[in-house]
Amino acid sequence: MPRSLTEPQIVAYRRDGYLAPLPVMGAAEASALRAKLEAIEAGTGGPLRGDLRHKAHLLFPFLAELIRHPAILDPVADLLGPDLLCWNTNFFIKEAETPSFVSWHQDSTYWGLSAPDVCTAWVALTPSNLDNGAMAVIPASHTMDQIPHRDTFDRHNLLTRGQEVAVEVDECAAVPLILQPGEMSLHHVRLVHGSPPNPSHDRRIGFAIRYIPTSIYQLEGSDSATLVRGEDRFGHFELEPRPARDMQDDMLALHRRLTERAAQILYRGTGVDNFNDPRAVRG
Ligand SMILES: O=C(O)CCC(=O)C(=O)O
Repeated sequence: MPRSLTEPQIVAYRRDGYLAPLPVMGAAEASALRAKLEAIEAGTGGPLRGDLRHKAHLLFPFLAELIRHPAILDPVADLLGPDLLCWNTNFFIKEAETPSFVSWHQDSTYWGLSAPDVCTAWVALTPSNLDNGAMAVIPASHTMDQIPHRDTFDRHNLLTRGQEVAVEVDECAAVPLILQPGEMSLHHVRLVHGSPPNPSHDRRIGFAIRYIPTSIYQLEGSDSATLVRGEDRFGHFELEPRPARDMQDDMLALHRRLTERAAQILYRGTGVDNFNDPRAVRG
């Protein structure tokens, strides 16, 4: 029995590869999270860059709480089962009036995970709409196998390697996922998706949380994840602790070690081995 999604929603996710919009929190709560992020950015000297955009749930308690939010975990558990790891998190921030974009891609391309049972919860901390570069998806494209991609390393492309699908995408079929602050979309790791730049006068902020069942493993080396629900009976990942305070020294050191190791998997074969390498810094 699903806990949170309806049977038709589960059928729709399996058929189309996404669901949106789904409520997580009210607009006031989302705005408070945005204010926390922006207070951190004020203290770190500007928009989060480099490795701070990845696995930030290890550095900031408000994000450690967000990845465990029942309004996210209940629907994800309906899709992936009761034992859940948060494998990664990524901020997708498009500053106002900037060329940053996301090319059409499948998330699965460089992640190295053993099975495509991966669901992303993309949580909007601002509106995400046709005026500011909302994410769009190609429905049912997740039913294809892995598609070939080419790396562009375009510095305005927010993806790690600026990767894009190396086949024609039928853009007429694209569906934009319009979200209000505090809403989320869910998408499958093989779903083709992307997003255009943000010409509006405000930032567009999304926090992407990547969930996997505990049975999945990393094919490309050692990796880490956070147990967010249930039990880990497999032990495939180094389990991550929860931060008590913003940017604790020990968590900063752990975050550096784990993101460097993750970068070596994501950038394998390119010569880049950390998110602070100039070729890896995006925006
Ligand atoms: O934020 C975007 O526009 C794209 C996000 C994305 O590609 C993802 O969450 O996998």
